[in-house]
Amino acid sequence: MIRIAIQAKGRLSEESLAMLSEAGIEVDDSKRKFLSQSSSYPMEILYLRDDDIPQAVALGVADLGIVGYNEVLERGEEVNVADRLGFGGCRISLAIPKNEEYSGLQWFNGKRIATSYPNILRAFLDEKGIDAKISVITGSVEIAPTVGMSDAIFDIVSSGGTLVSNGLKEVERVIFSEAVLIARKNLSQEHLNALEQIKFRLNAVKDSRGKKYVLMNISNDSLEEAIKILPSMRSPTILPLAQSGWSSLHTVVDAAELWEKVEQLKSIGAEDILVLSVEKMVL
Ligand code: PRT
Ligand code: ZN
Repeated sequence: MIRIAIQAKGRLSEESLAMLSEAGIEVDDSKRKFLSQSSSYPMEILYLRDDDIPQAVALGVADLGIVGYNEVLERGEEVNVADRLGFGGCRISLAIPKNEEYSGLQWFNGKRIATSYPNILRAFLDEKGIDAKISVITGSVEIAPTVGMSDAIFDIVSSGGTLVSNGLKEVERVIFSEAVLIARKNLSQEHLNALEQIKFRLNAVKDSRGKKYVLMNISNDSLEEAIKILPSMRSPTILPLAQSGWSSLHTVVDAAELWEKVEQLKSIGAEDILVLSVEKMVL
């Protein structure tokens, strides 16, 4: 039995459970307790605050964890980052009042910066030779300049909307983060094997996200052109149709490019274009 710690409630909790479930590790949400067991895989799930996950893994209270890379960096606990999971993307940035003129990092010399990430910020300022004061605030960091608690902030940004609505502007992007799978050091051989299996499954889930499976009928005269339009991950699959001179072409495309590709394919005469979701992709 291997134990994983995930965020109990917050931005990463739903997606963590969804990824595990797509990887065949089902957790019955109605029976959810502080510690619950998967009904389909030998795994226990421990629900914690994200701040506590790196420490729980470092101490061996859990063997694995799913947490923002920002927390791993900030906590500085001895854990291994086993994989990036492709969700919870954000950055930690320095932001200042929007009317301030910004000339570069020197602006921060002698200033006070509010943050919940003092360790990451201290390391960055030291590396850049900037002498600024740090105020640690655990919630609503973005209001600190308005209420006179600081001159600037160092905080998580994703869309940037929160900064704008608080009259701030992002001036330095310091760290990029996403949810990561962490593992404790010195896992037993049995747990290392489980980790490999879990990584393999999570990667298949991650790779299938944002992908579409596209099938179409196309005249053999246009095949070469169609292959040029389609991404070159592998050559597409081409099957002959009963109607001579025509083929069925199958391929996987990024969802972001789907419409552009479909329009191009239509313009060279592709017909009966069918788009399907990809359930899993094992590369
Ligand atoms: O209760 P617990 O301690 O477990 O949760 P928490 O409140 O500390 O964390 P939570 O649930 O807010 O975030 C968990 C993790 O999600 C973070 O550690 C990041 O790794 C990741 N993440 C991704 C984010 C965001 N995106 C994000 N946008 N965490 C916080 N935010 C905040 C941001 O600070 C801003 O105030 O959301 C607000 C909106 O952002 P904009 O830029 O889209 O406006
Ligand atoms: Zn937290």
